[in-house]
Amino acid sequence: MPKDLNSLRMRAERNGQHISGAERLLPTDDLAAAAIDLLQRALQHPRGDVDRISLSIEVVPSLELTTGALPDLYNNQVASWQQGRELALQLLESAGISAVAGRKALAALARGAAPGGRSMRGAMLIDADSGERLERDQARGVRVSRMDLSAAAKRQLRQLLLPHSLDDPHVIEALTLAAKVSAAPGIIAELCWSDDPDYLAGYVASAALGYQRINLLKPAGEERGGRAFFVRPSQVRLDELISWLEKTPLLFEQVGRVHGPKTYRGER
Ligand code: WAQ
Ligand code: MG
Repeated sequence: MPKDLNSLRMRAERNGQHISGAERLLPTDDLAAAAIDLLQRALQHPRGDVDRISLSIEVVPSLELTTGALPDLYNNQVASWQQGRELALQLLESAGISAVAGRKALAALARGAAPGGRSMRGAMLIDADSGERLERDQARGVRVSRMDLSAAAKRQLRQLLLPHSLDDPHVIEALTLAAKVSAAPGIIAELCWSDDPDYLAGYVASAALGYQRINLLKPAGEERGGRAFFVRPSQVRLDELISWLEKTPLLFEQVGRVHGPKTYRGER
């Protein structure tokens, strides 16, 4: 009988604005160390000091747990963030997202998708054809939770990433999140770049394309980042999808391959 796991979540803010968040799914024996790790992250965040930190822990019964495999990672290299966004748009189109919807998502992330031009706490939901935003709360968005790598899978992944100079918590966590999002019933693709001012990479992901990492998607110093999940509202019940993303526990026990680097030269 497998043991129960725990959903550990961290959220940190300053003046009511979201600064940092994280989610883990792990055995009770590893909980204390992981909680301290997330607390330190909140206290030393590159987006500055915070005045409120929440840590929450909930047991996830092993009976509810499903397991899965991470997607392959493709390491795309561009020379500028403008080229990076051009490549992101092409990848989204090849995943079946209309050019209009892809452009609207890029523009929303670039201007700050939350009210006041800030970063959201979670992700936008975007109609893959019209580009219309569908999430109920444009500050919170949809926050994916209850996913992680098994300890063995994390060790294997770090070994695979190391020779590509990609052994970094941003990569590991984004790959894990994207794996859950790509597996979600009704999600067609995802677009993401970081909100950390010193972390300029992002990705486009889908079940068919895998995790298409792009080394530059924004200029240095930029704090506006975020995520867009593309859906076709006629083909999915949004409340069910959101609850699946937030609640279904998913542990990745198998890793994918790491491909590249591949240089994209673009049109400018
Ligand atoms: N669910 C939904 N949206 C989230 C979540 C979540 N659990 N966590 C973060 N976001 C949204 C939120 O709007 C953040 O502002 C934004 O994503 C960026 O979050 O291969 O570091 O944690 O080198 O800053 C991608 C590239 C890095 C990694 C992404 O995201 C690589 C990153 P961050
Ligand atoms: Mg961040």
